[in-house]
Amino acid sequence: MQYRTIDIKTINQEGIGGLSFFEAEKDIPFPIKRIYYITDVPMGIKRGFHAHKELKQLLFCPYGKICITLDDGINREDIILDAPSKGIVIESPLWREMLWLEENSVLCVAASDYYSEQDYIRDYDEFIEFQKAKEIAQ
Ligand code: T46
Repeated sequence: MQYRTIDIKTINQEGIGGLSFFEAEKDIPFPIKRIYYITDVPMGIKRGFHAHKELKQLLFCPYGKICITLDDGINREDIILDAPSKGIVIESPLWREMLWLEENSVLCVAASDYYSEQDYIRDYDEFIEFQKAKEIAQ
């Protein structure tokens, strides 16, 4: 599966909380053009149901607990984001679904490019065809 989990550097200071940080092209392997975050999602709700053709992303959850399901068309894996120090780097097309496991959990994304709806594949069968075509071309 074409993703990797990373430890986001985190400094925990006794009694005054934690501070996490990452730097583009140092801690994550691409320049960042956009940051977005998803809030106020009720527990039990699933979002996503799409893949990106080109976009590279770092996903992280600074507060709460979210299950990220990644699917490359053959295998499916669940990754739990439940600490500010956990991140997932995605650099190739993967179908994703995100399940909110705790109320008020926040999902943040640092992305390699500006928003473009053309970069989304929002139909699973289309994603499978896209993956097959990619394999043939390689
Ligand atoms: C992703 C997962 C983890 C914009 O207009 N600009 C933006 O930068 C983004 C990210 C979204 N939008 C619009 C597109 C839709 O009309 O916001 C609406 C909701 O987006 P979507 O249904 O794609 O949201 P999610 O939670 O399913 O997916 C989002 C990101 O879109 C996606 O890149 O990887 O979070």
